[in-house]
Amino acid sequence: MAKHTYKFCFGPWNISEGQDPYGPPVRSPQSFDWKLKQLKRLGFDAMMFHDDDAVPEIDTKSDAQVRKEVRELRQKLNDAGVAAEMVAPRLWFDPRTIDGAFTSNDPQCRKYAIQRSLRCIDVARQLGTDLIVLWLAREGSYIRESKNARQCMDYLVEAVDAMLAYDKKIRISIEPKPNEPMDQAYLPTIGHALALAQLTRDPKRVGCVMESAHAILVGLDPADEIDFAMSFGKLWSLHLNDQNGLKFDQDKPFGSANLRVAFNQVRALERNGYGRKGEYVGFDVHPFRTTKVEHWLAHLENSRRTFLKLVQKARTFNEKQARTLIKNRDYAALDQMVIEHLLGK
Ligand code: XUL
Ligand code: MN
Repeated sequence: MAKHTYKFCFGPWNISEGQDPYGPPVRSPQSFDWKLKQLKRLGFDAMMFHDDDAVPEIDTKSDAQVRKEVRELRQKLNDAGVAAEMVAPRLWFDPRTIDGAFTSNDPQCRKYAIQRSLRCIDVARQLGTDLIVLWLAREGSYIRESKNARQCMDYLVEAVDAMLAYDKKIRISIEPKPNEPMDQAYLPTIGHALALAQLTRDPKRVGCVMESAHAILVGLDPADEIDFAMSFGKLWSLHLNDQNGLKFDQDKPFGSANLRVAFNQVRALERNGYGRKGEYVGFDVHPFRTTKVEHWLAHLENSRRTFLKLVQKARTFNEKQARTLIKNRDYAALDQMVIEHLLGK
């Protein structure tokens, strides 16, 4: 089969200002137009959006106003030759999502979360994408007894069903993450996301996004998560990055913490033909807080560069030799072969 080329995307939030829970921003925010220009200049193909990246302060605006702003944004994207990859409802900022969005104990708050998600669908459709990403930031607990997890599964299904019924064309990609901001999230892994999909009214329209850091945070190998999702035909988007063990969500450049884990993710994508149905490779990476303004885009440029180099590594890996070693159960030699392949000449 002919080798295919990959298409890349990132979101406006990936050109971030360096704030963390212990300190304020260290770089002044840039305009959306500047970010779009940089995305294009770096050779990326699409942009990812939260609903309020597309329409700032969306909750305060009328439907007509939202439509007008999205129309203008679509024009900008068209002019730049950049696609909108997905739109995700930001369900973790508003006071009504303090105790969870879809799984809040307050019915009025749950209603808000669903309404906001339906509006997000309108934004996505108008931007020309059928892909909705759900990162379920606050669906979980700090205090387990504060919520009924069994009941919360029903709430999640109810919310996804409402979205699927609202628009017969959209696909929903759930982005699992085990913790942060919650102590325990309800959908921590790809397996949980795909299992929940089966409970919805149209399971074939509910898939997932795999984020490397999130998989590492739950103690799994992201390459296995890719293979698992792709054996269901349900990996519809990707947030590649890196993570040094069980710490805060680091969103490091792809390959920064563990090159071999990155290599295995690329190998998994290659063997499954990721991208052949138009899926994009997204980098959900952030600049280090220490980053100077003049180096502000390096994490994006470097992640793409590392990815492409690893594609070459995957394509030049001596599969025949590997098969022989596997046949002989000489895994020590296989281990060393991988190391030397990655080290190069
Ligand atoms: C959070 C995260 C989000 C989602 C989009 O950890 O990864 O940026 O990717 O809502
Ligand atoms: Mn992400």
